[in-house]
Amino acid sequence: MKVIYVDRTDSTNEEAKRVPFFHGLCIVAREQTGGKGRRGRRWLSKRDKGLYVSFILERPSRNFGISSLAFGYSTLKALLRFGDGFYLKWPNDVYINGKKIAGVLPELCRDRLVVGIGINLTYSKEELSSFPVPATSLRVEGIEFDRDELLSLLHREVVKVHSLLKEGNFSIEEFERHCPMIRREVKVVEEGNSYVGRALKVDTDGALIVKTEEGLKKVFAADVSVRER
Ligand code: BT5
Repeated sequence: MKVIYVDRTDSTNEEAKRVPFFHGLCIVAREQTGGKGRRGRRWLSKRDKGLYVSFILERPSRNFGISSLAFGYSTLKALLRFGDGFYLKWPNDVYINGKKIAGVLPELCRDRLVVGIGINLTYSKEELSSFPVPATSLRVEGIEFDRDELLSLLHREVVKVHSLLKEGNFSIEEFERHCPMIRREVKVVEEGNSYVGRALKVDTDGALIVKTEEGLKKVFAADVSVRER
């Protein structure tokens, strides 16, 4: 495993777009000043409080649509080696106990696929209380970990899933198995539009299929949450 460690950067995804291509290379930062989420959102990245890593991978000729799901799944698999209770939230989050602990941001750039992964490691409850969404860290969940071991497990899972994607063999059913929102009542918030329905399944192109009063909807980019009764 080849790793470039940087002290501080705007975003490890941006760093990964700037360096020469090398399949499997990962960039790790202690701190990000402009950590990115999806659609222009931010990823809070305080110094040494999280793992901020981006993997440089061969650009797949197909299946980019399911890469958020697929690499969310890799992140889940790596975390499950340290403890139980982690699950996936469509399309790209890892949760535990109803709180977000990790997020994934895949981006295509020229010759490469950059997969950025952020995992909250040592934030305290107080620090997390100011986050815009219910969030947690491995420390708060009482899960012991070793940073280097986590990185190397993550690397292994990311490279494995990348090969599956390339061959068209990533199993959507495996994703669904770890995604408890499937078959539950959900609220979907799309740009300027929100509705409720039942999440039926994830389609082969990565879209979430939701059954609403007006019929089936295919959800590509939205925030979806389970409706608690
Ligand atoms: C994500 O976006 O969850 C993708 C996060 C990817 C971060 C990694 S870190 C290494 C690499 N370099 C980068 O610049 N990015 C990647 P999204 O689903 O859009 O979620 C973003 C939302 O999560 C924000 O709008 C907040 O509500 C919330 N959030 C921000 N920081 C958080 C954190 N540290 N923990 C939990 N939730 C957070």
